[in-house]
Amino acid sequence: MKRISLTQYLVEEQRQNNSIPAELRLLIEVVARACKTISHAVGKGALGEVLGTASTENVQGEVQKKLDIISNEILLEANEWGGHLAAMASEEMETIHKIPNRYPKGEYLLTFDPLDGSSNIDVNVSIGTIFSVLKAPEGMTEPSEQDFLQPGTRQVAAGYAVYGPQTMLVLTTGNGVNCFTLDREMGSWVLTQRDMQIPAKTREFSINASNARHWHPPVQRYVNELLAGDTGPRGANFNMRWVASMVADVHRILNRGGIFMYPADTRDTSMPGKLRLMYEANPMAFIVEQAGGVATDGQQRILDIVPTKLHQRVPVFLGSREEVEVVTGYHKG
Ligand code: P6P
Repeated sequence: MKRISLTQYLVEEQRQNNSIPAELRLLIEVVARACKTISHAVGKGALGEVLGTASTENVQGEVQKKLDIISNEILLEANEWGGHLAAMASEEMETIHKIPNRYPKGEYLLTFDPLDGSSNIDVNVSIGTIFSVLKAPEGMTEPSEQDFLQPGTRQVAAGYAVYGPQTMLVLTTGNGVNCFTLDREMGSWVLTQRDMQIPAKTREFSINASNARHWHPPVQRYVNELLAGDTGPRGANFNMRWVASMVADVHRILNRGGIFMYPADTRDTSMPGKLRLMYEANPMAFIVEQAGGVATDGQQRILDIVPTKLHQRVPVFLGSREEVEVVTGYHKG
């Protein structure tokens, strides 16, 4: 494949599909540059005095890692001055972050999980940044949380960076999914995989099996059938992977198929699963669907969910079409 940069890809995509107006191209390039900076900070580890926890908790009640806060700051500072955004929302901030009055405002809204998989930071396991782009409602003057509460079908772009053996950026603007690898010597994102497709069939599943006793019956039934292997109802053996970094698990599924599950369970009916809709489930669902996969909350398409709260959580079943349809069918049955 001819190696082209992220910038050349975005310009050519705009020329061919008219799907990336200049402001959106600027937004994507600014976020991509911020992910380069985050990759650099993450890569320093102990040498950069960035490991360990800060003395604060985020809105989720989770103890923040220093790198959670650093990554959040990097994304805020990178996106404030460009004039392409009206406001931002982050897993690490309770309320939305408006663009300061000293800068011009644009027509896009950006949500992100600045560093997903934080429990893996201090043990050198892949982590990532997840982001989602919406258009601000027509006629909006002063952005509010309500302006963000749009279904995932309204996303105009979504992506993630995965900080692993390679640093990679996976992006969709609604015309398929493309992957860029960070060339650290040149400091540029280089297109390395075009039009990624998730195989419809898989023999690999991802779930935190330590929660098995808390799962609702449809998930119990589905996973037990996979565990029964070739002597069970599925007549095949399955493999399991659980990185506990959604970005890493989704990236594997994009490359070789699989089903990722974070279901609701009986522990806390007020908490429908662990993952957040606006900056984890929605961007990943957009990417997965654009790669020919399926993403549901067990009952409906994740992208059709109308949000009611900025940090609301949803159950997530996503990946290879055949398997997501089986487990979703059990919920409906
Ligand atoms: P558990 C990371 O904290 C995260 O939000 C996702 O990236 C990951 O898939 C999940 O939570 C892991 O959750 O309960 O297995 O630690």
